[in-house]
Amino acid sequence: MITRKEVLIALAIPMLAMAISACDKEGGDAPAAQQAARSTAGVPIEIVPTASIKVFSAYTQIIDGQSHLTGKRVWGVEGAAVEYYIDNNGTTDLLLTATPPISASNLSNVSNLVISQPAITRIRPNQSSKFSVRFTVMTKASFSFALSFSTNATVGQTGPVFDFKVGGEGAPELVYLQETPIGDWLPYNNAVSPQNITVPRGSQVTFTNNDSRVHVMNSDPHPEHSDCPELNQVGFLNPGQSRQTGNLNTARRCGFHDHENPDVAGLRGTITVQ
Ligand SMILES: [Cu+2]
Repeated sequence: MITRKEVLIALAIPMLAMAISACDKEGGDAPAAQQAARSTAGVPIEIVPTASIKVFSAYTQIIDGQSHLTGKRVWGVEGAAVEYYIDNNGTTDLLLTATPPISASNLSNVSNLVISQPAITRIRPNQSSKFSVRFTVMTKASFSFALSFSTNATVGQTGPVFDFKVGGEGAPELVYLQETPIGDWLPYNNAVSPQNITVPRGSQVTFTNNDSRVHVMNSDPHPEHSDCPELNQVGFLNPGQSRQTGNLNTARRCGFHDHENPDVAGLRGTITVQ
């Protein structure tokens, strides 16, 4: 049986040896091994395991006690989901200790808020867990709500609860569709297409951005973009710009989204390759 203390000491010895060989270069005269043996005898060295929390939404890191500002967004009449990742950067398990793990409060201009709770509540070191929040913005105005979860993290979190406010400017999807009809910016073979199209194998699909702002078209899922890599050739489109996908040779259904607006239902669609 190897005890925890033995493991800690085994970890500590190489660190000490490194520190000591650095000393030797500065002119110490005892052999490093001899000094290491002397130093570990009776010197209490403990490496304390920590659970260290980091929370992200897409590429934005969320800081405990601060706000996650989503900017001006269109959330859709059916509601849109914001995904959060909880990463454990520590050396021991990170536990989500409340039941249910994530809770929301202080809803303002928001309705139908539903949290899909994380499947993993014991997050191993270097592992992450994910949850999403679906909600509807009621009127075209600013909205906010608070999210909180209790964890055992001692790094990345102040006190026993990680909490933050989510806020932004929202509008129901109807307003958005009036501003940018979907059919105007996704023509296929010079014919305006609906959001979902079917093409024969070997096709390329042309995306034309007829909007007045930039769109960044990528394969689902967000943010990995791994399902249909051929779609990622479209990418960043300035207003007025067109670009084709790669050859869609495999029969399958390829979802796409605007990477800058991954939660906007009107900017998502599918290409079915037959
Ligand atoms: Cu994306």
